[in-house]
Amino acid sequence: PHAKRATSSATILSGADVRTGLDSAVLQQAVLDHLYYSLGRLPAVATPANYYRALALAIRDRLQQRWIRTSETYFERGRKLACYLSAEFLLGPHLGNNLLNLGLEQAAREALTALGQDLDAILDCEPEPGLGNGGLGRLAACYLDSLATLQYPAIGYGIRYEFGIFAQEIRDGWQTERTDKWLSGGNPWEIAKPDIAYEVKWGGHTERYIDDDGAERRRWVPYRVVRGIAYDTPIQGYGVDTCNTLRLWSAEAAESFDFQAFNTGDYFQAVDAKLRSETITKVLYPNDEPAIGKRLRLAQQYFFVTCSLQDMLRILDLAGGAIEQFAEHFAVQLNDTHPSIGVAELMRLLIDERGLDWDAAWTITVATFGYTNHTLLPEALETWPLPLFREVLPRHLEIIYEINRRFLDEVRACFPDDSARVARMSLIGEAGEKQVRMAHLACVGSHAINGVAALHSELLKASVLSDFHALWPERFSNKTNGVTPRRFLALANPGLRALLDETLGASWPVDLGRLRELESHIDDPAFRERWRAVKHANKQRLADYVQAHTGIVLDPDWLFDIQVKRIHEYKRQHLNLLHIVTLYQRLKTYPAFSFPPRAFLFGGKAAPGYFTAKRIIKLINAVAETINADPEVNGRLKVAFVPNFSVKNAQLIYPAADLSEQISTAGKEASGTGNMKFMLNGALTIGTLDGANVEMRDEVGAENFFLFGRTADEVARLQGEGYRPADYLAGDDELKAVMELIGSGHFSGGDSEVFRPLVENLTQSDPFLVLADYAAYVACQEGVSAAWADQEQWTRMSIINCARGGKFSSDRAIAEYAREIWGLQSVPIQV
Ligand code: Z16
Repeated sequence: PHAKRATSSATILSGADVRTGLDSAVLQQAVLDHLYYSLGRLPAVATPANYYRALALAIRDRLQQRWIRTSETYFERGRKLACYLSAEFLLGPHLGNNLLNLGLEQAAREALTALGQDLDAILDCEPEPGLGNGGLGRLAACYLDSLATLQYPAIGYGIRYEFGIFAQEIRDGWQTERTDKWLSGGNPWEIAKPDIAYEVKWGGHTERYIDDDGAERRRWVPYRVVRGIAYDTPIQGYGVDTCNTLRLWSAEAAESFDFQAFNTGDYFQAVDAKLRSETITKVLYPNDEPAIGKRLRLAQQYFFVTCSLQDMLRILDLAGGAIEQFAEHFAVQLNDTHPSIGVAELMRLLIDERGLDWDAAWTITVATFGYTNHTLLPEALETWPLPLFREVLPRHLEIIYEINRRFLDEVRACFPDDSARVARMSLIGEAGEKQVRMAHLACVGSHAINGVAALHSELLKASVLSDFHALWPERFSNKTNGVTPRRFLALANPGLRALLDETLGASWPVDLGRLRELESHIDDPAFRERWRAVKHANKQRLADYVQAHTGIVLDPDWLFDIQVKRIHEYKRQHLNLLHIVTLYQRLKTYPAFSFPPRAFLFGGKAAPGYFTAKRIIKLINAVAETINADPEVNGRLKVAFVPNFSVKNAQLIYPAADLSEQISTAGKEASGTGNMKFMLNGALTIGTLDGANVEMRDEVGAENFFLFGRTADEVARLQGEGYRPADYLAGDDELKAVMELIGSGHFSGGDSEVFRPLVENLTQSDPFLVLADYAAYVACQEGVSAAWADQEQWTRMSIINCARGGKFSSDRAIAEYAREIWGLQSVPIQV
């Protein structure tokens, strides 16, 4: 499927271009050319980082003709374009992925070897663009990969944060945050397009006026104006010539100086205005689930949404399309409520700037937008205090009031005499301080609303969006998440890739259902032996990384039990810890107690202001330090916290797992996507019936999945009845002893204060039912140990987990969005 490679030296000699040639000799020349002309370096003094940049530029050159041809083709054909609006794109490093997708890994390796460099060391020099918090941002990046690979006309729109997600360091067991200066060495992947720029208005007031036709209209008189500049990054599909665009907006002052202030001598005020404009795209907010209502965050959301919608209008105008046809040209997907101000903004653009009447504008708006919900946690549903909203976006508030007026009339017509329903559904929340409810705005303004796993979509209809479901059942659907098998299998796990290529042929990365054919090999002992050898090598690779970054030495013969994801109470890293402390306590009490040795690995960032999550990290590290240093346990238990979990080290972690921990309180994790990455790399899952775990278990069969814990229904019932964690403590001596050990200071050098808040949280309120699921979890883990003891059987289960993971390719998910929500046709690109 890969682009043809120029192999004959005749091609090289005839000048296969230093910008386009795909042969290793030309690539080598191209790297030297960029070292010299772009970096001003001679090979003798070039560092690995210099080589990284030179190779990245050489590869970008090779994307260029595909990239330009792709835009040109979309423009000529005038086909519908999917616009994925997301405040986050957690891309991960580009170079390795672009080499993979272009089929250039081997050529690049040879070229660098000829230059005395090692490709892996060069790849490691790339700082990752961490423009996202976790699952939602990474999902957006996987979807871009699939859109390009499936040759769909699509563009990603987002924010070019100068500082992405913070870098996590562990000091004395605590998380500390360092700003992520991912742009400091320059970004070879982006191209600034200063001519693609839009005005963004802020604040001020609105006023009535009479237009040329004598009609009464309203206009927005802003207090301030800034500019959004486009920065484009190529998104190359795998094995195709499609190269789509990720367009990220960066804020600049509307004028680089306020000349008037400058002339009157107020230099500092002039510079200050410039700095304030640029603040908008400075930093990613590092919170995942709970949304916090900060003015700058609303500014970020509006900023990137208006730039993106203005860009669509410009593209439509260039193509000579009629404004009435907007929804036939663009399908706009809202990745959570973060871009949902787009509903009001498209209305403003169509009415105030393009002169459409309300009804025409509303028909277009609803036909254009789709809304994906990613959470059921009520505290994570975004709302904005009304006064703040009015101050920043006065015209949008007027439009939202009018949308609401018409919408609530519709509700009253469908449900007469139901004022409670009207209050529940209103776009304006009236309880306490008045609020604009962004999820309601997204629902009203979208023709399609979806959840991200089957269970989540059902719970959405039954709980947070039940009133909307009652009104418009036809708008609701499920789109179970998926992950890209290119980055998370082919790139992350080269050992397994080689085995899959040999066993299945080369097409599996774009036809992941073919993994099923692995099942015909599970009874072949030689195949199982090779499967184990791949896993073992991956575990050694991770052990080396962990040792280099923590000093902790892990044995690749042990069971690697891994939980990596954002730290959050609902994800229950502390339940995992209670199991570890249980094993430790058993070992201390009965030194002959025996189980297969296990290495427990954790990784993940806590929101900087999330007290409990930060204390969970401290507890993991405290338990790790105590257990790893205890001679009485040695040889049976190790615990490690891998600092700064990121896309980059995730690619080392997923392939090395034997057991994947997916243990959220049922009903709380919308989908999860790490669960799928582990599965595809042959890990077995211990998990609850939550998010996409349910569908993973359906695929692999109950006998290949370690299930435990209360179901979402049981959780709701227990909490409805008034859950009392003390009951579980009283009925379980082992649990009681575990909690006491943590509270006693045993893991904190005698300090009995530091973990008191965690212990009290669990024993007094336990909002996520850790204690209620503890006994079932520990019992289930005993089943894991028993299964691990039979390595041949474990290997069979590992193969089956990979073989039945095909459903979780993001290609499947994107094909569903394209067909069922966007009405999108693929457009092959010919270079
Ligand atoms: C996020 O990553 C998610 C939800 C949310 O409200 C905000 C953020 Cl930043 C996650 C979900 O927690 C996870 O279950 C899901 O797999 C992921 O979004 C992608 O849908």
